[in-house]
Amino acid sequence: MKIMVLGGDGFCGWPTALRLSRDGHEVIIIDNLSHRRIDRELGVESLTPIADIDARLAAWRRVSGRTITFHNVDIAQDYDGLRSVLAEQAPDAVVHFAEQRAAPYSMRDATRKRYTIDNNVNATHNLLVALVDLAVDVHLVHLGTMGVYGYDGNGLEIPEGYLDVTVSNEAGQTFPRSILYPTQPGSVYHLSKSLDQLLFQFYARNDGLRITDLHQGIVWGTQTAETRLNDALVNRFDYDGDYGTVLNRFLVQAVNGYPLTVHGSGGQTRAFINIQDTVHCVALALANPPARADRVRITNQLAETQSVRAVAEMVAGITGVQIANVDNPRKEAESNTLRASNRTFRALGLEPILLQDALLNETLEIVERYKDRFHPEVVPARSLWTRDNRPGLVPGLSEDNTV
Ligand code: NAD
Ligand code: USQ
Repeated sequence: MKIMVLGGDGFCGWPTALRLSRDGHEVIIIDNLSHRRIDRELGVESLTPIADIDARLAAWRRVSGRTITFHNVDIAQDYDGLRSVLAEQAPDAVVHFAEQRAAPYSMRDATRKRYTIDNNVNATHNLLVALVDLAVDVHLVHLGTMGVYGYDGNGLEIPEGYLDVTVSNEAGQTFPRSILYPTQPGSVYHLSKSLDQLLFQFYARNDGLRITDLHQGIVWGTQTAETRLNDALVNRFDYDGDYGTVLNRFLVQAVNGYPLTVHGSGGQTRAFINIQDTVHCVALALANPPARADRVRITNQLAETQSVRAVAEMVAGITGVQIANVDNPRKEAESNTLRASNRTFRALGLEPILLQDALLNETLEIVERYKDRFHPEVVPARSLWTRDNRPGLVPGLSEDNTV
């Protein structure tokens, strides 16, 4: 297939592009390199030294003999640019990763709230409009998030996107309905993904677009079979207070003797998936498109659920690092249960990598290798959900929170 990867310079998009190229697909990346720009804005850097996009693509050509092409287009702001690349390339499928994806960044201030909604909703809408405008039959695979459901199943297993309900009218007659699972986003970022869902529902119904929305959990790990092939192919690894996700942050903190910053009691339970399974699931989704005129196919993309406390204890158990219970900068439940179905991918053959598998050690090795690039001052989570929240500072660390 000819596959366009939007956001193909990012943490999930880059290894996905390589894997699809290695599988024999023709891959075209579109990215406006905004995550690299935001790194500069925040004064942070990936723990792993990521090569610039041209060097990355040249390394891939050398190592694999295959060519991935790149177009620098802001798909949220440059509709004509996006439309003309789509028209020229006529892809069979588009994988859409190109959104601002950090919940803390989206909650920083008015500017970042507005940027996140503008960027994410316009990116998705521009893409849908362009597909309709060009009248092309393309399978669109989008990366959504488990966070659109909220995290409290109340003991219920969160289904894959839809809830089968019965509604009744005044006369007591009952009618079955299948509705989008009620959305309960916990940040402006998660809200943007909830809005995406409605855009997909409309364009699938109105124009018969073939859409798969993957509600993914928190991704951990960094390398895949392809990114490991050469240093210039290394994947990015965020650990700062905005873009670093919990398990990867804990692994970096542990190797550098920085107490694990558990927000509050750590009873927050979340879904997790390793980056290698992210790549695998996207490949499975591409190989199994919905039919034209089907409703949006919503698939949960997770391996397991774990509480933040359990994750911290696992990392502390391996490394001996201390656990610190810090103020929670977020407005979120201190404790929740979470069960979510991953039946679709299991039925397609996914045997997910779990946290207790040896890969935690493999990630620790990469963190150890780039230890000299660790900057403790970027660790504390300082983006506050409300005026009543406090940053996640470890008590007893120096003013600038260095170890
Ligand atoms: P990332 O920030 O590393 O990658 C996103 C890429 O999209 C970046 O390279 C960025 O430059 C690009 N981009 C953003 N806006 C763009 C625009 N307007 N035009 C062109 N390019 C643009 O993030 P990631 O971790 O790779 O996440 C990718 C997708 O997966 C996101 O949509 C995210 O919501 C979803 N997701 C990520 C995780 C996770 O834990 N990382 C979990 C669940 C879902
Ligand atoms: N947390 C800590 N300590 C830390 C960092 C985080 O206790 O140092 C806690 C947070 O308070 C939260 C949980 O860990 O309760 C998860 O935080 P996170 O930053 O790992 O994940 P989140 O903000 O939910 O966002 C990430 C990705 C996002 C994706 C989402 C999937 O950045 O793109 O959509 O995971 S999900 O969480 O399933 O919605």
